[in-house]
Amino acid sequence: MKLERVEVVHVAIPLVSPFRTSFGTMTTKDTFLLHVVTDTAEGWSEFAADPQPRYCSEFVAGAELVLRDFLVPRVATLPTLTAALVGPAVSGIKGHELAKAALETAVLDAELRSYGMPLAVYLGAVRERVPAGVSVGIKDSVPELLDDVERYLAEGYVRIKLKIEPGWDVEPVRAVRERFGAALPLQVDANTAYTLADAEHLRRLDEFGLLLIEEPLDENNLYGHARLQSRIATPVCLDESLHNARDTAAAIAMDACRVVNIKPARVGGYLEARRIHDVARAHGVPVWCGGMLETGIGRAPNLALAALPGFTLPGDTSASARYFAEDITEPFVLVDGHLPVPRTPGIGVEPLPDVLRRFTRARRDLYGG
Ligand code: OSB
Ligand code: MG
Repeated sequence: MKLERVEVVHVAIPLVSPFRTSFGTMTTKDTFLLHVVTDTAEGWSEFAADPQPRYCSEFVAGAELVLRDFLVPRVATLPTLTAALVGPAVSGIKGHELAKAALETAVLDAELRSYGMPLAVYLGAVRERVPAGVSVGIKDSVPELLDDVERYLAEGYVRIKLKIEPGWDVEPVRAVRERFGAALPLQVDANTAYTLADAEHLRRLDEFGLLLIEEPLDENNLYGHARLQSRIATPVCLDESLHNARDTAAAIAMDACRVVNIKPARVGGYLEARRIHDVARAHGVPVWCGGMLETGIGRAPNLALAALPGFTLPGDTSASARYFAEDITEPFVLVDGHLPVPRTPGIGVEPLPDVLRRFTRARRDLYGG
């Protein structure tokens, strides 16, 4: 392929309810879609981070500049463009995995459309539908939390993840266990809100039989997570700390995590995400697919990835209605606790033009056009 045009489409889509984590509250999905046009096909992707660098160091305005000035120029000069060549072409630019992932994914979408191949087939998927978990934000009160969990379970979600932070951990977990029973698959996500000095406190979660505790300590503190794991029974799962297959292998080897949250955006794209899957699987470590409150454009490729054989735990790949009154693609609908893996070429979805227009804040060409 030859790259002809790259465009960013900034969108702002209201969430159905505010989503509160230990690092802040989101009320709108505010990001950009990346649209690439090649000589053979077009592709779409979604930048996964937010306008502010609170989950990770990347943010919307910075990513657009990095793409425009450093990433897209390196890809535009390739004699032939394929998704597998994007990573090597941009490897001289440090970091910026989420921006790199957006570029690689849009190119991959275009490439697979030119072959007529669905992403799930390309990645090696073994399932046609994937079980859906749901990530439940921090609430003002326990009764409010129980109402939300009850509603999600009634809708069919098969696993609940509670966001926690100091002051909102043992009590909400105990309340959910008491109300919904010991058999409910339940896990928690701290988004780096604790320190190793909290180890004894976090050990109090052991009695609740959680599937895992996600990213309790600082990002990239593998040593600390290993120390914590030696003191608690709940399996530690890493999210923010894992940026590629190599550091995932290191984290597993040092027992800094016993479960891996794979977010393709955080690791530079679907090719590295598959390598992480392969490394974890070779070690017998379960993986699951994380989410970033994506629109359908970001969700569709995550569903393809989650259909790989090592994804033995339900992911944060929830239905469109969990996030938005109106998604910018055909909505993903929960059926019997599962979401379908897209089976048409590329990522398998496209923005609905009328809906996209209504949610668009700005469009800019980064290349060509
Ligand atoms: O840590 O997994 C996280 C959302 C935004 C940023 C970070 C995280 C999350 C979620 C929601 O937990 C997952 C989803 O439903 O998309
Ligand atoms: Mg997380």
